[in-house]
Amino acid sequence: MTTHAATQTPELQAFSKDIRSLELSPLWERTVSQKPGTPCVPHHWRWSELEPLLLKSCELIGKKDAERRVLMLENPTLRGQSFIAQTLFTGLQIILPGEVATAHRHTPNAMRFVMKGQGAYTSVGGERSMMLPGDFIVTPNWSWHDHGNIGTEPVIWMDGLDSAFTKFFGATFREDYPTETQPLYRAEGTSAASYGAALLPVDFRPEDGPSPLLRYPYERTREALETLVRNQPLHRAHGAKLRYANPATGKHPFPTMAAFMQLLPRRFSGSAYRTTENTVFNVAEGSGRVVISGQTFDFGPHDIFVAPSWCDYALSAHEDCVIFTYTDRPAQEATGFLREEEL
Ligand code: 1HN
Repeated sequence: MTTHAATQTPELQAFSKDIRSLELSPLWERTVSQKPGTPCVPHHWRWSELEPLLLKSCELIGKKDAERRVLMLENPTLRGQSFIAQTLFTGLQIILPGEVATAHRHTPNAMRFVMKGQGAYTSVGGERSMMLPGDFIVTPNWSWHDHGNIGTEPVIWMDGLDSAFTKFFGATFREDYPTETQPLYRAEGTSAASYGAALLPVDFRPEDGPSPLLRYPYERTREALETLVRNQPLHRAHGAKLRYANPATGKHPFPTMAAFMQLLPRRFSGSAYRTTENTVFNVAEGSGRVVISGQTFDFGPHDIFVAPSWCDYALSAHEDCVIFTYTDRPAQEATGFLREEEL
């Protein structure tokens, strides 16, 4: 609300001053106007800079120094606050061959988007899944999870969490599992067989909540997008874009966060778009350009960039680009706050 300034009489000035000692403040003197957007700014992190730093962190931070070796991507306006935008956490995690990231659970929901390397697994709620580049992996809130690398090369993935929400609500809880790793009581692939084949267990009754499907393999996502690019018109702004769905409900994989994958064919030049969603982009394949609020970023594979709420952006592709994104869309849909616009 932009209120017109009240006439500042000496009595009114004294009144405004006096009430401060009672932790009260006059709305009629408030200067912040009510409009979309946040103080956060667009930003681009280059893989060419990120990867050497992640590898270097492995020399400096040993297995016992940290339970997770994670570099947090912070919005330049949120230094020291752990968030890439007001509602989202983004980290890059690296795990070396033979290492284990010990079992714990917490109220924030987490997703992993695998960027590089093979041989790592994550165990979630008693089931292990291998993590392959391009896979989207779900860690529902309060589920026990541990990771390990049983391969021969470092593995790097992006962690996306809704910890800004639990912080906002004062509802952040965490617990360590009593042992380093959790016991596995479901065979690998059980979640995929139960929920990942457009089939559901016969006695299953859908309930709202995080997705029971733990791993969305890149191979299938990529193939679906390829088929759509070949066979149907592209969206002016988004090219071919699909959202990851909770197969039990058709809704988003988390109550707070949505995730998407889009394919922009070579020479695609997208129109501008804006949304109140805060959006984190992770380039799975290809190179191109994005202009966010007038700032131009030339991106390549594994680069990450952020478009905070209501910043307009336009994507274009120099070569075939596959881009993963996640946003706070479900929270804004549930509250009725979401707005979006093609420009
Ligand atoms: C966490 O538990 C993981 O399990 C990664 O790998 C990043 C950032 C904040 C809080 C918990 C993980 C995290 C995290």
